[in-house]
Amino acid sequence: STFYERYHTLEEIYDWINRTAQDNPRTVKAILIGSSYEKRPLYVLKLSFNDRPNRKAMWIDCGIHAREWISPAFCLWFVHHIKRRWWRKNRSISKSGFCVGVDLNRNFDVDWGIKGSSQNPCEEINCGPFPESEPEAQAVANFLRRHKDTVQLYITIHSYSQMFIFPYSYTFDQAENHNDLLEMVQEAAQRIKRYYRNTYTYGPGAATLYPCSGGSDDWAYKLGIKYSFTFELQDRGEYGFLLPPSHISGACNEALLAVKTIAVKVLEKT
Ligand code: 0X9
Ligand code: ZN
Repeated sequence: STFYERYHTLEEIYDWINRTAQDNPRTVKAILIGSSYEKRPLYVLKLSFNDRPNRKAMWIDCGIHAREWISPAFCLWFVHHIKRRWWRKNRSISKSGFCVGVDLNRNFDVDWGIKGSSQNPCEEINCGPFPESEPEAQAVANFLRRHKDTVQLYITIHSYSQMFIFPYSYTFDQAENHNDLLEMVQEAAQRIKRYYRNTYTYGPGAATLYPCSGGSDDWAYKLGIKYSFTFELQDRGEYGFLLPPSHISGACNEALLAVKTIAVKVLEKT
């Protein structure tokens, strides 16, 4: 049986609360709201998945009646389940078997495992046991290696924050064609502003977003694909990862305009 299919002691539940909060710093917070009659801490686990202000909340408590063991078991189950819906990584099972998933955008062979990534399989930004350890990253890397002489432009699509990122993310050094790359994303952002009245920011990854190694954009760049970009599509946090279907066409039309703008510019350069 898994951890969630068993009953746990209070000590185990405290450990689980701490670990869950530590491993998910952006989405899970443990808030101490008081203590029991016998002076044991009472925690709220606050789950939130975007930074929209004034968002609505739901409260669940478990274990008000001590002998009803299934009740706290449900709270653990619920948190586990809700986290899975917000999954980021792939599904590979770590050696210890305890935690699942490697962040594929930390698994590429470029300064692997150094910055903005973690060797801990329980973390969201786990880089895996070695570069290209994951079949998904390996498949992409193999294909691009085979076709690196024909592929001139690499674009990887993510969300959210409305950003155009280019190398490098693994170092603050400037890419050799920094000015070309900057000009391309600047033009894309300007046109989106003009046509769709929407704002995209842009720049080299380390300085614009965060330093981070093992990403596919830097890897593709170093493979020789000199025009390499990460697009972070809509929105800027209002809905976050849960972009409503009514926003799909807007988000895609903007991205399309950016792809066209950049592709035309790459053709001019090559
Ligand atoms: O951290 C990431 O992998 C990307 N942001 S996201 O919020 N979609 O997870 C940014 C990737 C930028 N490029 C590199 N870090 N190499
Ligand atoms: Zn992403």
